[in-house]
Amino acid sequence: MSEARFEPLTVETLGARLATVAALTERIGPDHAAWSVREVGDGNLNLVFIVEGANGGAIVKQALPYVRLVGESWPLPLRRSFFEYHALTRQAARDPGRVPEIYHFDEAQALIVMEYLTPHVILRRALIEGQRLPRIGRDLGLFAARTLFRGSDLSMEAPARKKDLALFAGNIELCDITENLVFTDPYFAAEMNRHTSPQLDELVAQLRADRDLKVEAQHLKRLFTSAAETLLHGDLHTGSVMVTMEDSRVIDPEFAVYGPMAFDVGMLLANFWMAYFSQAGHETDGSRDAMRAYLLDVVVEIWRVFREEFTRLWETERAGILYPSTLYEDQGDPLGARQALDHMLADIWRDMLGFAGVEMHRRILGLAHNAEFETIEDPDLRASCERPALLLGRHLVVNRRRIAGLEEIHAIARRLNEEARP
Ligand code: SR1
Ligand code: MG
Repeated sequence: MSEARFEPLTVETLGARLATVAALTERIGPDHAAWSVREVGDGNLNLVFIVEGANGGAIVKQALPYVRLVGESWPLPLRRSFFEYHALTRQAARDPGRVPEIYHFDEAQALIVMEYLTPHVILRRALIEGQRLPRIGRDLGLFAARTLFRGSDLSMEAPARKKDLALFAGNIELCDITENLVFTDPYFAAEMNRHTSPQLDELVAQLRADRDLKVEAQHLKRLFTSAAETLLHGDLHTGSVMVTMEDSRVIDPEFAVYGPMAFDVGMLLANFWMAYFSQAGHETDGSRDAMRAYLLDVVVEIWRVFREEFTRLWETERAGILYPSTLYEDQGDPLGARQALDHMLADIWRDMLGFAGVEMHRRILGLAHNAEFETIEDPDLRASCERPALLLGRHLVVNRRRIAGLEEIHAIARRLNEEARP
């Protein structure tokens, strides 16, 4: 199949076209006519099929040569599937068991056959339903610390690190999407932007006229484009995590690129904060107070676990180019290494807040919105949930250098949330 010209799969053609792929026949059953195939992709870019048969199931994910959300008018290279494949292999090595297992990769057809995660659901959907997953804070904190530390100059040897930097530098178009959609488009009337209107018009105009905000957003963009510190997931939001009560898996790293340490964590926390502000829009089945408290607790846990694990790795695996132990521990100066770590964590904290702020803005003002807000049908109610998220986002971007801790942010979040209620 890989020699053939690229052709998108359909529910009807998948069985016959992949009938000779051993990774599938071995797992699903030899007779492709007996496979059941469903297309379940609800993301912005790709086709995703669940293929099941007598022996089991698998996921077939195929890139399309355009942005699915927009259509063929926005071409997008198939090679994003190559970057996703390579990112998944690295994440699997750096945090074993946290990403789906890959069974097969076909570069020409831009498709990855991987583990069918069941009965997992998308974390974002679970949070909208009000589910409180007990493991995500710990699992996601560990995933972030391990992948970010182990993909960086703190851990990798120079040749492998330089090679990966060059490899992922080829993910130009997806990087370009992030650069525009996250850091620039929300701050002017870009063509594909949309927001809840007219309810948010006044606030949107204020944000787009806010010089301090626009300057800081571009400082953050400069960091994103120039600080190639580690291999990022690149799109680590709650739609990129699949969960059960016992398991969490991170999926979809097609936006992987070398970038700043703080980017993934910032995106992740932003999505929990947006989930927090969206709760009022999902209170039809009773109060969501406990859910709100849970979401802020998850943020605290992710950040705590991230710091603890990053610190553990710093102390036990710091064998890369940076901050060599020859300068510190080997000289009887472990405090020197600790000082360097503290500086680095302080930098990550500050930048993480900024990235979280722009992520909150782009999901409310830009092209790609979040289901937790989008599923609130009443536009007045939706706007009353989005407004405090926009305000907190602005605070994080502009004041990130002066914010001491999560307690301070959560006090502001609670107050903004109260003020937004009619
Ligand atoms: C055009 S793609 C829009 C967004 O969808 C993806 O999930 C990324 O978040 C991207 O920014
Ligand atoms: Mg995705």
